[in-house]
Formats: sequence, C-alpha cells, structure tokens
Amino acid sequence: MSMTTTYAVTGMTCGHCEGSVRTEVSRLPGVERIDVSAATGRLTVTSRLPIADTAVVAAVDEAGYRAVRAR
Ligand SMILES: [Cu+2]
Repeated sequence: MSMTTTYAVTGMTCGHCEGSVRTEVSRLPGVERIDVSAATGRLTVTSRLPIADTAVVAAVDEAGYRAVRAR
C-alpha cells in the first residue's frame, strides 16, 4: 500500500529546480512517485514505505531548497 505526503517547498523557480528536488528525493528508499512544481511550490511524495519528514526535508535541503510538511 502506498502513502502520499505533501510538502511546501520554497525557493524553486523553474524546471531545473524541480529536477534537482526530484533527483535528491528519488534517492530515498521506497519512493514510487514524485510530483514537484515550482509554480505551486508543492512537492508530493508517494512511497511504499513510510518516509520520515526529516528525511524528505534533508533531501530537499540537499537540492538547495526548503521544505515544510503541508496538510
Ligand atoms: Cu530553477
């Protein structure tokens, strides 16, 4: 069963930013799908394993942006 979590990401401005976030988040174990939009500042991660918010935030930080868990 998959779970989906959404984050608000600040600092992304273009497709390159989206690609950087996608690359880092895709390294996390269990990730099945990543939807990321610079236009909306949203990152949605679908995974088959629970992923700690801190791990996602750290991955986004690694890409150069800041993520906060969204409702
Ligand atoms: Cu960019």
